[in-house]
Amino acid sequence: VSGEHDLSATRAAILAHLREDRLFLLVSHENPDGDALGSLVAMHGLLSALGKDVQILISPGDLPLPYEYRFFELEDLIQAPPGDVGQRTVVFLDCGNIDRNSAVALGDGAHLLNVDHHHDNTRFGTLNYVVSEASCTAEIVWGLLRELEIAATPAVAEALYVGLITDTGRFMYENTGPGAHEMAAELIAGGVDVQGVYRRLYEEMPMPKLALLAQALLNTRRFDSGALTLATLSAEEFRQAGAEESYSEGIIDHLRAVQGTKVAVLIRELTPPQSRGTHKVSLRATDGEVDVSAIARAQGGGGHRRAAGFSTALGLEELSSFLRREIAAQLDRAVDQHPAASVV
Ligand SMILES: [Mn+2]
Repeated sequence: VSGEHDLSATRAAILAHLREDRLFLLVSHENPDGDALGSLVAMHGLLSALGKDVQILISPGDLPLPYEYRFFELEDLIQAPPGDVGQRTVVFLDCGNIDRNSAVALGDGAHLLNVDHHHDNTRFGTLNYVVSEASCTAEIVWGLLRELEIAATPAVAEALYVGLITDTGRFMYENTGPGAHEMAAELIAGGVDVQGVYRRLYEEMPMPKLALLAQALLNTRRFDSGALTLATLSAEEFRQAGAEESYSEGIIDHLRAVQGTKVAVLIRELTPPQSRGTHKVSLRATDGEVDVSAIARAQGGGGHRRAAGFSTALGLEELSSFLRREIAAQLDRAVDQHPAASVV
C-alpha cells in the first residue's frame, strides 16, 4: 500500500513538472522501438499542447529509424544535446537504465524525470515514475494525457497505439491487461487507422528481412531437451541477406513458439565497423518459470521478466554455456550432460 501511495505522490510530482516547467528534452533508449518512439511522440504532443518548448533527442547512430517506424513525424528532433541542457527538464521514456542512453551527459543537479514500465528500472531519475504494471510506457503517457485533460491529436493517438501494440505483441503477451484494451478502444474510437498501422509495422517488409529470417531458422539449435531454443546470426549472414541490423526484429518470436521451449534466444554478431566481434543477445521466456531479465542483468543488461537483452564480448561457445547454466539453475535442473546440441 505504501508503494501505491508513493506512486500516486510521484505521479502528482511528475504532473506538476509537466505543468510548471518551461523547457524540456525528451530521450529514450538506444535502438528505439515502437514503445520508445511512440512515447516520445506522445509526450512531445502533450508538452506542445501545454505550450512548452520541447525537443526530442535521438543520437545519429539510431537514425534513420528502422523502416517500420519511418512514418513517425519527429518534430523538434535534435541529434546532440542542446547547449541549454542544464536548463531543461530531461524526460527519459521507456528507459530502464541510464546506461542505455549514452547520448546525454547530464550535469549534477539536472532535473531528470524517469517515466518507465521496466520492473528492473534502476531509478536513476530525480523523480522515478516507474509503473511496472503498465503494458507499455505509452500507456503511462496516455494516463498523463488523460489526467491533464489533453485530447490526443491524430498523430499522438497513432503513436500511443504503436507503443501499445508493439510492446504487447499485438495484445498477446502477458502484460496485456484490461487497461491495454481500454486504451486501444479509446484510441480506435478517436480514429486510429488500425489496419494502416498494422500494414506499416508488420507488412511491407523488405525482402532481405525474409532472407534473414530464413537464415536464422536454418541456424536454430535446441539445448537441454529443447528448454533453450537458440539461433545465431553472424555479421556475414546479415551482409549476405542484404539486411540491416533492425531486420532481425521479430525472429525471436518464431523461436519462442517452438513446443517445449522455456527460453528463446537470438544472438546477433554486431555489424562492423563499430563493434565487430561483440554479440547482442535477445531473450524471451515462454512462461513464468524463467526470469530472463535476471539472466540479462548478470551480463550488464536488463529488461522484463519475459523479454530482456544484453550485449557481450563473450564468444558463441561461452555464451551458450552461460545461458544453459543460468536456465538450468532457474529451472532447478542439471544441465544436460550431452554437450552436443540437437540440430533442428
Ligand atoms: Mn516499453
